[in-house]
Amino acid sequence: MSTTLPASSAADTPAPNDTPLVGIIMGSQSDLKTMSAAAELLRQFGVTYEITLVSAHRTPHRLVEYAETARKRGLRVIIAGGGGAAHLPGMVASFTTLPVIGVPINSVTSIHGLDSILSMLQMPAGVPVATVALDGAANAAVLATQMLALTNARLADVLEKYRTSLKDKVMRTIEELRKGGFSDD
Ligand code: AIR
Repeated sequence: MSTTLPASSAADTPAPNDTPLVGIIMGSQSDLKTMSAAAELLRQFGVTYEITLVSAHRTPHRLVEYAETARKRGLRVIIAGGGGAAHLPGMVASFTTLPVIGVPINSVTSIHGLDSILSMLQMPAGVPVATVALDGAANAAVLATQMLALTNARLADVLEKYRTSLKDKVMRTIEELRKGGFSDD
């Protein structure tokens, strides 16, 4: 599992028992603050991942190498984030049949994230990008884990517990509000 940026070459081979199942990539270091939410959640879930920079426009050959070697390196899902003219997820999806989850990022140069959303959402038939909400890196991690959980009972259990924790948090908040005089009758 690599969380140091910039990471080593996409062709590097990790230790067998630490083979990343999810590849998190993003167009720029300026995306890291947003995308680290995906890494953090995968870490909590116990899902192995790698994280690095790949820019569709600044490092196009690296994009091709990353996507073309992804499956044989052991990746099962790719989470790709980018802002502005965010072609990274779509182009990665063009070079691999692994599922690609796109995270549109509201970067400073973006038109409020709309350009990024549309770049990922409006893919042509046959080459989908599962696009999450603007800056929705956490949901990308959940969705990736749901895909892995189709064939992994431990992860299915982890996701059940995660859902329960979401519910419990809301219920605790309601209790605290009630103690403060909030009436929800
Ligand atoms: N970007 C980088 N290469 C291609 C694209 N679309 C995006 C990054 C980032 C935005 O451009 O994903 O969100 C601004 O990048 P920077 O490096 O100028 O901060």
